Amino acid sequence: MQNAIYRYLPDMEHFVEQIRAIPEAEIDFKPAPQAWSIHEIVVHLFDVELVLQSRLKSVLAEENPVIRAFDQDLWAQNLKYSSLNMEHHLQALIAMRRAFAPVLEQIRDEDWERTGEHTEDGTLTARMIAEKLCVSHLEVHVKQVQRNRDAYAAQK
Ligand code: NI
Repeated sequence: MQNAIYRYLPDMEHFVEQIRAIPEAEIDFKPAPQAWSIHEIVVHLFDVELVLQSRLKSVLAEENPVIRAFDQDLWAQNLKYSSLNMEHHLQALIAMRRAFAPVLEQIRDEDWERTGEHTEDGTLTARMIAEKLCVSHLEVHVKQVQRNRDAYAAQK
């Protein structure tokens, strides 16, 4: 977990740099009607950052809290992700990670097995939430961004 915490802020800084280098025309391209654009992926990453930071804080601070599921597709659609300012979300992602990194660094060995009860997935540990927050969730969407870019290049 130490390596994941070490990567937490630099991985996002690197991702943000890569997104800023993508030509404007590709940002709102959807590879399929129901698929997310890069713009929507960025806002999703911001919302998941909010949700996972909040879940981890609850699990660290409270006794076995309830963790509410959220429907990511409803959020993307009903909160009109594609209408929100992507650059503001990129800046906020870095600020959120900078602010939260000290919380991760302070977690004591015995606190990694603290738990919360997810309304759909059952018991989650601090370790499971932190792994998703620091590593696996961003990795999934880095690959999705690349697939969008490949699809954009292929349809030209
Ligand atoms: Ni996701």
